[in-house]
Amino acid sequence: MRKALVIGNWKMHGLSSRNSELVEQIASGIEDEAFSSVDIGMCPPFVYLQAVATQLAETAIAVGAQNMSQHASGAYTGEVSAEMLVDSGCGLVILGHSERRAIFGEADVDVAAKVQAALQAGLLPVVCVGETLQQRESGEATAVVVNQLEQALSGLSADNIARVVVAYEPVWAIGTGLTASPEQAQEIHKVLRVSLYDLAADTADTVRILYGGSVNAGNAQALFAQPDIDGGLIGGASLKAQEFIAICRAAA
Ligand code: G2H
Repeated sequence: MRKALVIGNWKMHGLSSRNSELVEQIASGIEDEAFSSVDIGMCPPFVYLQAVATQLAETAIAVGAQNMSQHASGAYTGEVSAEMLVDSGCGLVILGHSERRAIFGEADVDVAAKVQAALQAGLLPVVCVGETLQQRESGEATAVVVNQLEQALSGLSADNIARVVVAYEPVWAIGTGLTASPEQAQEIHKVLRVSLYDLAADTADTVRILYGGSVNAGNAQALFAQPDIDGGLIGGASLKAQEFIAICRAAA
């Protein structure tokens, strides 16, 4: 009942000459296979959003940003607003990625404000949650991700919760080559689903929960076969056209 969603998070990779080739290869591969059962998105760095959006204008692939400001406008040097993202052709935005939290000090309260600003601008927020290795080893994984989810969605109506995508990305599996096993991932996805029920019983079932963390063409199918895994947030593998297409195929 939930349509699969696969999003490429390019992080801080790519320059314009290489980007257009990558986008072209992915777009034509996706078009050839006509994945009607999977939504697909691509999140390049800010400066390339407009160019990628223009290149993808005639396709069904959505463009998104990897972050945004919670503020609408003003004296916030270096920041980019939700409205600017929409104006640049974005349909979605990744929020609260663990790299934003760990490297740039983003707190749950910032993530919550960004989720509200994104929804207000009509963007689809992709809210990331995930535990560190230390938190997992000390048995706190469930409590950590539930707390992150509750804080990110605090104050939202059930209707707005239905307009959010959640991404579970265990920090220990990001860019490390380690992946949560499908069973480990499903266990947390199920916990997140139950939390969504607590927050918005009527709409929880429609919210897509993506898995992220070293997803590749070899492990995607087993992950996406889990009942509460509705697709993936793909980092490194989204920079390789054929591999990203294979991951989309695994979600279809
Ligand atoms: C997790 C993921 C994309 P990777 O950060 O958000 O990256 O697939 O490289 O682990």
